[in-house]
Amino acid sequence: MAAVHADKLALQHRLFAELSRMFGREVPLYDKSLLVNRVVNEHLVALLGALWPGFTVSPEQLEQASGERHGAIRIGRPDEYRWIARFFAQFALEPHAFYDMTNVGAKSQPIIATAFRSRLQPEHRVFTSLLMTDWFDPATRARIEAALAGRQVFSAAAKRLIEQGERDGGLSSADADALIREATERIFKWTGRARDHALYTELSKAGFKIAADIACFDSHHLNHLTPNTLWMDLYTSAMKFCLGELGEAGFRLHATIALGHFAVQADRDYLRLHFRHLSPAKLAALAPADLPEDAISVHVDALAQRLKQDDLNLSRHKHSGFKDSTEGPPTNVPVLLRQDSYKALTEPVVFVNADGTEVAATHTARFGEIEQRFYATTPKGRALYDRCLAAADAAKEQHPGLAKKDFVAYEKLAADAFASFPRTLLELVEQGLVHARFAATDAGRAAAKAGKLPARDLVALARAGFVTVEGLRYEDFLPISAAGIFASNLQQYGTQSTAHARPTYTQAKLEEVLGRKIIDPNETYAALEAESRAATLRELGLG
Ligand code: OOG
Ligand code: NI
Repeated sequence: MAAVHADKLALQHRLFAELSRMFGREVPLYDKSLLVNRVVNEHLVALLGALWPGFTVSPEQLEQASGERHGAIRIGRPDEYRWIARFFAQFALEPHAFYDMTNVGAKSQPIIATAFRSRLQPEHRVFTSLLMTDWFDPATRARIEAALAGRQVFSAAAKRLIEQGERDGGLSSADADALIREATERIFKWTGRARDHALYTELSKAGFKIAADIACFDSHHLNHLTPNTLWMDLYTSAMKFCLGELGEAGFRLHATIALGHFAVQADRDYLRLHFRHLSPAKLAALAPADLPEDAISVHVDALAQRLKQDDLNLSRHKHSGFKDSTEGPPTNVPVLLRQDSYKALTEPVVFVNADGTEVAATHTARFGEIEQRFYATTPKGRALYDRCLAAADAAKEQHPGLAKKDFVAYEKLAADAFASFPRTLLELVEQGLVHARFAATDAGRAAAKAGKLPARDLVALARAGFVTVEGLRYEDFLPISAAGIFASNLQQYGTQSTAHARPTYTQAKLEEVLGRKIIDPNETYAALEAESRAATLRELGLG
């Protein structure tokens, strides 16, 4: 009899739900941030109901729309990295894109990485870093490698389960549960214990905090587990308010601005992007309405009241504040992804030295990220993004501290740098800046049959209602954003190589570690677009 294997995608959801539970137990502030996100999202959904009469989502649908997670782990040894890849494969997570973090200017880190995710419509990801020990001088390298050599992150039982899954093409539900338990109780668990306090201190002092975070611990502890929000700027102002960084007047100002942008930008394409479980037909049937004049202030009032309640008084939790500014494009440029976070917490750690003595100390690495995902750029769109981002960064550098002093002026700086970026999906597609999926509408098919199509161009046909255009969502990461996140959380900018010759790293090198090819996500986006273009043109008799 053929063995019954659990569905790998269902297992993936189970894995991330369990990781989220684990992380919530480990980091109470993470659980609270999920609650803030839920409160914020409920208000946004209510506002969408006013903007788009008939738009509703059930609590379960909202949970699904904001239930995605991306984790981040940092690994020390190549053989551990290979095991992690084999572990993730049991949950239909494959390596996507190569990130060389040694090569991102002043914020570089001795890290190369890939992200494990499913190829199509992914919901969960893990950004997985590998520490490059040859970045360091021979003595430091030897100490890091010696510290890493003895650890066993994967138990014999976990390895057996992975091998069994590979051999049989899947795992039974019970075996998968056992493997998930290995994940939450060992592989990704934070134990509050570490090794070799002297090495930890030396590495940290020498500016190699990232190495200390990896080499002195016994597991691939989750560094963060990031949910997604329906509107970044509202979430960040809510969190800053709850953490005590923004007063009520400040919160009201930020929230009013954020909701003002939201009311303009939450068009049908926004709905399509953020509520993938809603059918295109249902979304197409919605007609927009004017917001009642006081709608925004009513929501800001209600939000302020809710966030002031005792259970969301996060200033009681020990924390290190919120990042000053959001990584990624400004709020009105719907490409790639926007990310922000509360900064890494200083957590107690007991170091056990080789001679058995213990040192009570602290470690600052785990933080609370949030993200919002937008359209995947084409190479041309990405080049434009990179240029605009560089201009925005240069402008911000000339006005240090502006985000805190004058938020409106700060927002304007970034917006100005991105002035040449189109704002709407159709314009973005028309200019070849983002990837999209096309489909003929009933009207399009009828017009084609009658020989009455007014154009051959798919965007022109979309404007006339003969074709639908769905922007493809960006499912990957941004090295410069990631570098900003590493830097702000390690409270440390990049580390210079101390090796005799500064090494360079290639995708092929990480593929060798993985024992397989890394998928190029740009090829997937481009292929999805090309197929839908060809199919739509064929269907309309134009191909
Ligand atoms: C990973 C940083 C990258 C992101 O969202 O860009 C990342 C790390 O801090 O280990 O997670
Ligand atoms: Ni992240």
